[in-house]
Amino acid sequence: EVVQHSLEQSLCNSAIEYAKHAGVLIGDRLGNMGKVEQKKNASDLVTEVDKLSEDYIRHKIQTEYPKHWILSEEDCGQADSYETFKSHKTGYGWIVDPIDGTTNFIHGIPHFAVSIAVVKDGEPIIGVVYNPMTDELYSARKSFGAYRNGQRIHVGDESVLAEAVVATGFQASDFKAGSRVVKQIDALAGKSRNIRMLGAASLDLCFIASGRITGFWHEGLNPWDTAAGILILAEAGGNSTDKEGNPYFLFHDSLVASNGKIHDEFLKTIKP
Ligand code: 2AM
Ligand code: CA
Ligand code: CA
Ligand code: CA
Repeated sequence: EVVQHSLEQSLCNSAIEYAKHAGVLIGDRLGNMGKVEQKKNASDLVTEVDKLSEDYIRHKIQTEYPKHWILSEEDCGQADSYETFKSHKTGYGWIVDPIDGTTNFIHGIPHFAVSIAVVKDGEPIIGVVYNPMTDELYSARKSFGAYRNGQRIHVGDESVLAEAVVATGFQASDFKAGSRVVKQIDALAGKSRNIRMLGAASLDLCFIASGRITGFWHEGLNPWDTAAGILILAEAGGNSTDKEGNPYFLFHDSLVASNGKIHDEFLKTIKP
């Protein structure tokens, strides 16, 4: 018990150290990001800096925790991430997004983050999300609460959608008349206070966790976008489900997250 406690505390300290140092590497390459490559389409991009951040974090984990598995976006997160995850489901593993919000990074919008989670037997137990531009570091350890720069954070107490600012994100190609996300925005437009698209899913979850926004929904996310943020949100008193209202699991195709208090009304309003 005591041994496990100190292991998990040191995992948490390591995740914070890696996220902060990766943030420094990224900050050093602002405006000098090197080649920008397309992955699946013209809005799915990766820079040399994503890879630099990822290589650094992977190297640190492999050196300091050689028995732990790693799932990270630019390395092996392409086709068979679910198989990777399933085959390593037990024991400790790390889920890493070296830059969440790459489009913001490329355009110089200071809203992106390094996201690092440690998963044990399939569940996140450590979550760290660091925005190097604002120097805001969100962290959580399961059952020990959520923090921003060392201060405890909690979700907001909005109890109705009418008081809620909610955020979303989607692939550029989904934003057309009649698409599901456009219908959802239409349904929310009159009912919520307003809608945002901030461009970094991990930070959206941290913004709910700290009461800046009240809800977030997104389809087609991957575990590296959400693993750290959902733990931080849960530890701050929030809730995350799929669009049917089932508890969110890292490979669910949809995520609906909130402060908990507006969750049912939020789910009902965006129901397809
Ligand atoms: P990324 O910057 O790491 O790719 C933007 O809505 C959010 O969705 C970001 O967190 C972004 O993560 C994520 N996302 C996932 N798949 C994406 C895609 N194909 N194109 C753009 N953003 C994507
Ligand atoms: Ca990406
Ligand atoms: Ca991401
Ligand atoms: Ca990324």
